[in-house]
Amino acid sequence: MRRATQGLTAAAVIGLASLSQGAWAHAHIASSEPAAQATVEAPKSVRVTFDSALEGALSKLTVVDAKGKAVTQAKPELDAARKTLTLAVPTLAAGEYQANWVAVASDGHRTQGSFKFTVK
Ligand SMILES: [Cu+2]
Repeated sequence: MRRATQGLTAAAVIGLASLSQGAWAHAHIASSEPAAQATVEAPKSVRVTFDSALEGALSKLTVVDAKGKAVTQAKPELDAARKTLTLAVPTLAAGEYQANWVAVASDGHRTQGSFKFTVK
């Protein structure tokens, strides 16, 4: 009986430890290409790198023009390290664009954000 209780306690401690580790696994944006607020030549893709691994099927990256219209219906690709989302885009005309991202970390926590860039 005592042994079983100890086993349960150990399991609870391990459970708590992995939960609190998970709480640190929120994905935050580390960098992007183009960078936020940058003015660039028309890029071939828009790329966002996060500080922790993502769930590819749930994470999103879209790019809209100044009128809010999506520039592509394509889905972003997640790299092997699961930290960078890359969205291939058609040749973008000069103007202002906004990238919107939703990052679902490996612990299921969701973060989101957006940034603007200008194509010259
Ligand atoms: Cu989290």
